[in-house]
Amino acid sequence: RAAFVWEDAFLLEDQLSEDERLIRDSVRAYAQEKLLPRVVSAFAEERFDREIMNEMGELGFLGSTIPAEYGGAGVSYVAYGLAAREVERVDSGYRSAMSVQSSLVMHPIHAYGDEDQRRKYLPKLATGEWIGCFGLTEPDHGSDPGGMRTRAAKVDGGYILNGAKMWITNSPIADLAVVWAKSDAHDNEIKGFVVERGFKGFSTPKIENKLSLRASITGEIVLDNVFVPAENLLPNARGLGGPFGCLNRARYGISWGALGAAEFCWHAARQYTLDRKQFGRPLAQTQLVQKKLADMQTEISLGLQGSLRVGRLMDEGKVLPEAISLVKRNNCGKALDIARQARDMHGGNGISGEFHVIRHLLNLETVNTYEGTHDVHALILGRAQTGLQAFF
Ligand code: TGC
Ligand code: FAD
Repeated sequence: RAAFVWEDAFLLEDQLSEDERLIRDSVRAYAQEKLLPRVVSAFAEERFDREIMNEMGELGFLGSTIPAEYGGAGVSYVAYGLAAREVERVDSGYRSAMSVQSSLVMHPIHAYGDEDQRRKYLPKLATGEWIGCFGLTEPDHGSDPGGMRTRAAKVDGGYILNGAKMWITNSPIADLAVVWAKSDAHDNEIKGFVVERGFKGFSTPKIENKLSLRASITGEIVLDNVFVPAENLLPNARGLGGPFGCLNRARYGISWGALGAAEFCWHAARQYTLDRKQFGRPLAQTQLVQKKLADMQTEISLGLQGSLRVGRLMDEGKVLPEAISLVKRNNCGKALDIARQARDMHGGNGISGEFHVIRHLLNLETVNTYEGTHDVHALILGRAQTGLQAFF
């Protein structure tokens, strides 16, 4: 019989097209050669290297699903997911930078913007010359963004924005922000605005001392009577469906990314327990360790099949948000459990940055929380199958 491929139990490799494999391989090579050597010091020093955005842009990883006429690479959602998996195999913070720019900044400008906005912003975002951020969460409204207090008041020639956003990836270094605010000129409906760095009253203080996702920069957005010209309103976004349309794509990418981090932890735990001997034999030759490795292999193999299926549905235009909630929730939760087990299996070495597993574990705490917490996605799925709203 054919040999069992322990790291690819369901032969996912055979389910990918030649193009998808090529893209995956090029992202893997970049991530391993350029990102991995930086990450230990970046995490220790709480540092995001700005040039990573230019490097990713040069290789076509930013806004990769956007058509080439706007600077994107026009690749499939499956290819986008595979890229997220490879980048997050190194660090969730680097995948964060890629997903925010792609799904949360370029996607809304492409999907909800007019032609002038697309031509003005997308090519520079695709190369990484400009960095964007996405402001939805507020200090008092995280899981319930519908309660947001940021407001846009109509004035001659544009809008005046007031409010504050919290926990915003890349905001301190962003050249522009896609900001979501309730607009009095649109019956209080949530609308999206492109706020540029130079607009008076716009500031982005950095959030210091995160103990998770330290290789990613996070900040606030403060909007103090910021005048935003009318041409910076995204005309085709309406209500919460606007930001959620972006979140669907980012959550899908995270479902792959989290498993990339989990795969790193699984492979590291396998190798470590093969190499490390206690009581005269490899740790991997004990029943408890083999059960843990089997659990990791099972969850990762099943999770990857789920993400691949959701990606194919996205590419066919048939996906529904609940299916995305399912894979985001499952894969993040499972990845977090796997990282924790892997940390334990490394013994004392497991807490050292040099072995990477504790960094993944700490990062995955954020990944399990942002873009809808594990429990909020349970409520989305619970509502979808019972018809009963349990948020409040
Ligand atoms: P609800 O009544 O459910 O919906 C309101 C309107 O929104 C529409 N909608 C969606 N549309 C498209 N896709 C989705 N996934 C959608 N979910 C909802 C819905 O159809 C409705 O439209 P309409 O036209 O009928 O008004 O709204 P709710 O207020 O009850 O919402 C509850 C809940 C829990 C579903 C939602 O608020 C939620 O998902 N909360 C989690 C918040 C969240 O995910 N925040 C993410 C912030 S961004 C971020 O974390 C980036 S991290 C980036 C990184 O570094 O990688
Ligand atoms: P809360 O909503 O206060 O939730 C706290 C706890 O209560 C959670 O366990 C939650 O599951 C639970 N809970 C909430 N509601 C219910 C309920 N109805 N029933 C039962 N339990 C409930 N946001 C952006 O807009 N843009 C970004 O770029 C961005 N980047 C981020 C980067 C980082 C590093 C972090 C940590 C967050 C980022 N976020 C961003 C914010 C993120 O999306 C929110 O943190 C997340 O949505 C949760 O909101 P919250 O922190 O206010 O928690």
